[in-house]
Amino acid sequence: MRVAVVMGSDSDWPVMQKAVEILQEFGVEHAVTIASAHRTPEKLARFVRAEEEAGAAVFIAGAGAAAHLPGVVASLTEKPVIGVPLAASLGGLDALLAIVQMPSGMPVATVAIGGAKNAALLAVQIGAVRDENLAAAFHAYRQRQAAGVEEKDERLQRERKA
Ligand code: RP5
Repeated sequence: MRVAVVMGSDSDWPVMQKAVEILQEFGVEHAVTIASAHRTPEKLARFVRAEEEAGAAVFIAGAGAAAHLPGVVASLTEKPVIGVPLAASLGGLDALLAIVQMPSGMPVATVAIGGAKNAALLAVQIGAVRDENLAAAFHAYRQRQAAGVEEKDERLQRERKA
C-alpha cells in the first residue's frame, strides 16, 4: 500500500509529520510534499498524477486557513482523500469548515483540527481492508492502545488507594 501526503506549506509540517510517523510505524510506503492549491496549482496536479502512477491508494492533504487543498486533490483523483484541517488561523475552524463542506458527489474524509495522526490511521485502515498483514498490524496497535488505557486505570486506582 502507498499513501501520498501533501500539505500547503512548511508551516504545516510540525503537525503533518505525525501522519508520516504513523505511516513509518506501520511500514506503509509513502511520499510527502509541500504543494499549494493556490500558490502552486500546477505542482499539485503533477504530484497527484505522479502519485497515482506510483500506485498511491489514499491521499492525505493538510491545510490551514482557506483550506482548499484537500478538495482540489479530490478533484484531481478518484482515490479516497483524507483532509486534515490545520490551525493556521481562527483556531483551525476556518480550515475545518472549508474541508468538511465539500459539494455533494465530491467527498473528503475530514478528521479533527490537527488530526494528522488519525488521518494516517484511517489510511492504514483503508489499506487493511485488502492487506492481511496491515490488518494484523492495526489489530495489534488497537490492542496496545487498549492495554495502555488499562495501565492508566490501574495506576489511578493505586494512587487513589495510597
Ligand atoms: C495554507 O495557509 C497552508 O496550508 C498553511 O496552513 C497556511 C499558512 O501558510 P504559510 O503562510 O505559513 O505558508 O495554505
